Amino acid sequence: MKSQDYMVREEKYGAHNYHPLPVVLERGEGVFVWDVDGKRYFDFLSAYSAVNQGHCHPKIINALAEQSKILTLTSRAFYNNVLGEYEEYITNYFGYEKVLPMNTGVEGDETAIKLCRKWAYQKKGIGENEAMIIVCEGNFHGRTITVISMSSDPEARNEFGPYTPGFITIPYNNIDALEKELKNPNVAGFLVEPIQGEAGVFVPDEGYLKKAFDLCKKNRVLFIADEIQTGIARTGKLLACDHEGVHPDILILGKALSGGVLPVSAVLADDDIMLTIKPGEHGSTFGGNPVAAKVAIAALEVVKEEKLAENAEKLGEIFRNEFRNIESGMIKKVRGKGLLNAVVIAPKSGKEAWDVCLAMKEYGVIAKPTHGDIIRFAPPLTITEEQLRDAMERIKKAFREFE
Ligand code: IF1
Repeated sequence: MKSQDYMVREEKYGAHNYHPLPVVLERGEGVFVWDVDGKRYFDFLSAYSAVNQGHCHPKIINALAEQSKILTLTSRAFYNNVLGEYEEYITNYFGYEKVLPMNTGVEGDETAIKLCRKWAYQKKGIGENEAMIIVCEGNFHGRTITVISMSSDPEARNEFGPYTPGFITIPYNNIDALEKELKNPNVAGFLVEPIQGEAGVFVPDEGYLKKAFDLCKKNRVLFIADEIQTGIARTGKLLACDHEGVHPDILILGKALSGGVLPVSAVLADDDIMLTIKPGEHGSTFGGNPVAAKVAIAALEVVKEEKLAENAEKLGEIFRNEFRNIESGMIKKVRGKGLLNAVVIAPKSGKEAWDVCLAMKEYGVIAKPTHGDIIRFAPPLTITEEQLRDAMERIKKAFREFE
């Protein structure tokens, strides 16, 4: 079968909820993926920052394989010998008293919302069903009904109503707007992405996160950081909040928590918040399963052993500097932190971001536009300087196609 055959088959039998770049991948290793015709590409999306450790990292795959032969799932109806090891490891790793293990990222956000509301009623004394959570315009926290109820993106929320109440939307990166809403005594939490990924890698002003955290503290509101995309070393620190020394009251992790091997998410908090949920009040069939536990330990060990945050910091600087030196009328803006970067594309002669991605594909680099005119560039954090420069040369050639 050729690439086209695979695409036609998916078109016929699969829901049309995505519009993928026309490339059919069949193998991944490190920073590279290969298509069904054997062509190699630099992966500059990393499955939306889920394969920070590189595709099919041997240590993570080994953890998956070994545990899968022994015990894959017990459910939480019983204890198992692996979950506690993972819980101790990850809580020490990020500095929290407890973790609530889930699967997908959006389940992490839903869990954080439920924890925040429980805390509001049991600890802050907000009236039942009155708790409000502040979110930002341009947010992306997942695709469940409650989470899209927080969204301001018509594409994510239109025709999915009725929506879940209890959210206040403010502009991102606007401290005055936050301060104003925090005066509402029914506000229980502020849920924010340290960098807005889907919106197009919006990096807030220096100090925004710290000021927001301090204001939440002052108003007894929980600071909830969604680090599903920005966490696990992606922005050049273990967490994006670490750039400002902010320790979120509730931390949400996902994606690269498993190195892209299977869905693993986690919500971390201290006892005062975490123990507001009692036995039987929340959970999931696969949450904290032994395979996920072993995989997540391995994925987190790789981050430290291979100094992925340091590498992301160093190579991110090189990436942005190199990109800013590309002579092209289509490059409007380059922004990002660590190896989470985005380029805003100005249309030229009817060509736009999508066409640039098609051209880059021909030169062996795959990435995908978000919101039409922005291309996100997020290679695995294991990329070497030599590989990065090789990929940059290919990207430059692609842009030259439009001059
Ligand atoms: C898609 C991008 C979108 C996330 C943050 C929670 C979740 C995500 C900050 C939910 C998921 C994925 C979902 C995927 C495309 C990708 C994405 F920003 F990464 F590019 F959509 F905005 N918080 N992001 O980024 O995690 O439930 O998916 O495990 O839905 O198209 P999930």
